[in-house]
Amino acid sequence: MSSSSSSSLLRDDDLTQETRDLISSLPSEKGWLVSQMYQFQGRWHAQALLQGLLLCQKHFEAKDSDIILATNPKSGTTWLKALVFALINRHNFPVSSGNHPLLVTNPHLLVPFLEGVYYESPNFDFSKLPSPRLMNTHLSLFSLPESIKSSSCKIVYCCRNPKDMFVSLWHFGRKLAPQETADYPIEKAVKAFCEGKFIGGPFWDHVLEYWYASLENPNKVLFVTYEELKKQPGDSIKRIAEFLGCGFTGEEEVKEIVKLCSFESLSCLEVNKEGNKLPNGVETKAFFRKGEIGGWGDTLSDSMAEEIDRTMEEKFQGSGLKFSC
Ligand code: PAP
Repeated sequence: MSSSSSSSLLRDDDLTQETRDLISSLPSEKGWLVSQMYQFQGRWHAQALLQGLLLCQKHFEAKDSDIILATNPKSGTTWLKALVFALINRHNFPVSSGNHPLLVTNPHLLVPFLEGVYYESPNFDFSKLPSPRLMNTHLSLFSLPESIKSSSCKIVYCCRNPKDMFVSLWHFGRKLAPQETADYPIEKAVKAFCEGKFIGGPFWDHVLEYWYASLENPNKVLFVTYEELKKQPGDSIKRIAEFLGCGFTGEEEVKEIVKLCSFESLSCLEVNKEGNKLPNGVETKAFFRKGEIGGWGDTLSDSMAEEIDRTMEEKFQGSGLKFSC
């Protein structure tokens, strides 16, 4: 991968020999956003995050009290991080106090990204995080470290409708790696997305694994959607709180958390405006674009939208999951 990208997560300068050896044996494809992606445990990965995945599988030890936020990229990660951080810390950091950490810190800096941290800072000491430890991942359920699956830790999964997710990633990727993505037509990217040969894909496998796990083991995995968070934020946050064993007593507190974590509040903060970057080089502003349901209409043509709809209908048939927008 070229080293001109603005994010260290898209570069390949720090790969270990072990990762290089593994990569050389994996199926690979030319891809959008990363010049080469590799198929491992059923998903397509960029090299850096593949190394993060391997280290995470090898070294991460989950505790029963851990909370893992799992998402496909661009499915509500930043928002979920803010909401759950505010929720579980509401006694230490009262939302109404006026000096909440979210007012001065981007959510990605408050909640570590497991495989990203394992790539960027392999010596990061996860045992030093305050309890309950709150972390996020884009890993598939299958690829999670064994201890996450076998412990009693909780997983909150957030899914977003695939057209908005694709469009969000499309714009994010173009901002992140303008040179690499400049000559890649969107029609080709939609086709690759629908074939599952897309960075992080296949979309449907990721969603369905967590969906079925949430049905089979509702105490372990909670499945929420970006759309329900948007339409009924209060009810959704109460559901998450109940699942995590920290239910609410006051409606006012719920309203305050919803307001603090809303797109309108977070995107206006100084810390999320132009010029602020995460340690991996990504601008914090890049995580706040439109924050809408159905915003895909300004980027996808009718035929592209139909191609995605057709694919998803087929892949999700019989699952009980439907995307209405
Ligand atoms: P990540 O997986 O790379 O961390 P993620 O936060 O899931 O990214 O995706 C960003 C999307 O969430 C953006 O969507 P858009 O491109 O369609 O606009 C961003 O605007 C949206 N987003 C970020 N924060 C919020 C929020 N507080 N409320 C609603 N949407 C949000």
